[in-house]
Amino acid sequence: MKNNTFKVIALILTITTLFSCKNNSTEFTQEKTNYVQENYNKIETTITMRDGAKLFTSIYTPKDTSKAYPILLQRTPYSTRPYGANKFKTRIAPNEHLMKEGNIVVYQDVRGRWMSEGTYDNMRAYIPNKKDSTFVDESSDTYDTIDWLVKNIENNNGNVGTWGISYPGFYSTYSTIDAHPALKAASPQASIADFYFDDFHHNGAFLLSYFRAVPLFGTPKDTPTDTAWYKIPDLKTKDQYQFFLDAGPLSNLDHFFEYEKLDNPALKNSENTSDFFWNELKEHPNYDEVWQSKGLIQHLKNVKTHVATMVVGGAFDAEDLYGPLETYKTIEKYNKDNYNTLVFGPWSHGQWASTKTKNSVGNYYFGDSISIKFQEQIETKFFNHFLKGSGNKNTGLPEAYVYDTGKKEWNSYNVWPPENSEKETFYLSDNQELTSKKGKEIGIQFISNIKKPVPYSEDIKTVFTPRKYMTDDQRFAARRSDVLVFETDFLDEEITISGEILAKLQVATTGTAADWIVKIIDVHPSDSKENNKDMQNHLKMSNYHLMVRSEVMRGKFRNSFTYPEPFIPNKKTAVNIKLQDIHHTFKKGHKLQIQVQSTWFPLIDLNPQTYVDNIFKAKEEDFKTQTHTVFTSSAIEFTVLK
Ligand code: PG9
Repeated sequence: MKNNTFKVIALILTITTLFSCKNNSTEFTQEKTNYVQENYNKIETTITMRDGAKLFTSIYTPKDTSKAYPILLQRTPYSTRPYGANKFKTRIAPNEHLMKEGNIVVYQDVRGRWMSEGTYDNMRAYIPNKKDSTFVDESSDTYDTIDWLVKNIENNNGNVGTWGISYPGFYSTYSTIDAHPALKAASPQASIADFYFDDFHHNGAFLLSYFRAVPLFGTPKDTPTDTAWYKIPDLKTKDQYQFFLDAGPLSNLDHFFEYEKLDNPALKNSENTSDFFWNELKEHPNYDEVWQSKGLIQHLKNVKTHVATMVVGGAFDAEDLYGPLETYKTIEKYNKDNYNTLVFGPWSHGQWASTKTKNSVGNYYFGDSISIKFQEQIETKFFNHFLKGSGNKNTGLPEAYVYDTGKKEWNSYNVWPPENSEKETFYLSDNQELTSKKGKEIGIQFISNIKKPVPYSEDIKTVFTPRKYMTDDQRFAARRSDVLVFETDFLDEEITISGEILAKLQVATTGTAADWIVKIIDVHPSDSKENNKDMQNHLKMSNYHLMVRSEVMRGKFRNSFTYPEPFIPNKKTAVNIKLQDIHHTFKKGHKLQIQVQSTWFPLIDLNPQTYVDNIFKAKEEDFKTQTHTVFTSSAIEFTVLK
């Protein structure tokens, strides 16, 4: 080997050695610093509810006892770990500012989860008239918890705030119902409001893409435990599209949800080892009393005025869009004297809690420090005002702080949707155009082949729950014959769509059942330079078909989510689909595009396209390829900013 080569190798070895030594010395001399451990004490205890159930509660109190602090409470099904009085979270409170300012921060395992006693119930139904102390729900558990905290935690200033993202957001919303008088602020964030319209279902379609999440919520347990008692199914492939296509009818997947008692350390007494949530999903395909009773929105008509609310959501949240938007709108509608605000930013699920500088959702980049500024300038200000400050309505924060995901800028409104917005209707036309003029009606047909359903994403990836697809490029779909495309010309002036969207389809099918999916797409010009280095290699923003909103309607539920109906073959039928709010400017030179399709796999399960009472129990022979028709009398109603 040449002399020089030796020198190069020697140099590399030297550098490597130095580096590793340096590394070791860092490990050896500096313990990993944990701000929380250095500045907070931790107490672990159980709080006894009115029915005697003991809920495990982890309490962080500032070491500085020179002043009183409010209590920030998060109730969660996802554990309060790390367990052990001498093990500390590395980050507490809604954000680092609130952590470093000093607050009493409390985490609680909700009833029946992790180290808490009791029986868990997904989205436990609220009980309006509790006859005695045996009648409990998440409202009474929160009330009892807050009552104990303000009476027993030293140095608290008597004010309590709740917050949480997603399921913890559901519990924060719940805290506002029959709220304890000490509750002064609640921030439900990406809060689940109804499992029939959030997460596991969208308008009656089951989100098959949530399949792997089922055991998290349905594995039985009857004993407190500090270790996970559920197992996330391993599909043993990255190609979930093929896996679920090969699996066939949903009943072929039941075996994933029959558990071995021996594998479950938290199941000591009961003999029932099947997944109770999978059984609930299977036995209740319609929006029946079980789902209706669990919905939270119906109970938000009498929120006490001492509870200020700040609802937070992400425009590209794949999990909970219905929840935060309906929560904000319902509190706004029925509680006129309350302080209730909305923050709706360019985020995926919970992304506003990130401390990463760069803010992108999938391939689409919005800018830097958007989450960081929200935490500093909005979230911290909200809690401090109501828990440490005057608590009046003059927070200096906007009623609705909403990000325009097209212009990439924040806008503030004193009402949402904005006052200066009007409904505008666009019509589908036979030459695949989207126009403001209603043309002659014709039917455009496509074959909906259940052996080759439209993928919801080009990615070959098995997910825990879907996320990235919300801003994915939709060219792959636009080029399929079973996806109908309708688009404007290149816009000669920008149009801002703000608020919800209503797709009013006129359709027909040769079958007796069908799903209908509508996607709203911002087509970027071919000379777009908005590329960013996080984009997937095969993509550039040139002609990028950015999906800005999408929704499905399982056709049998078109007139009622509770009483489904078949289609009459070949009969033109109205199917209306509400798409959740957007705030997006379609810039000059872009196109506004609509895609209409009938499969979206495996985001949602396959519709047999012949009517069956319960798709979870459909048989192989029920699944049939059909020919669908979309009539150009269909229309899309937008809320347009004037
Ligand atoms: N809404 C989220 C979720 C619920 C159920 C299953 C999977 C995810 C969440 O709580 O994060």
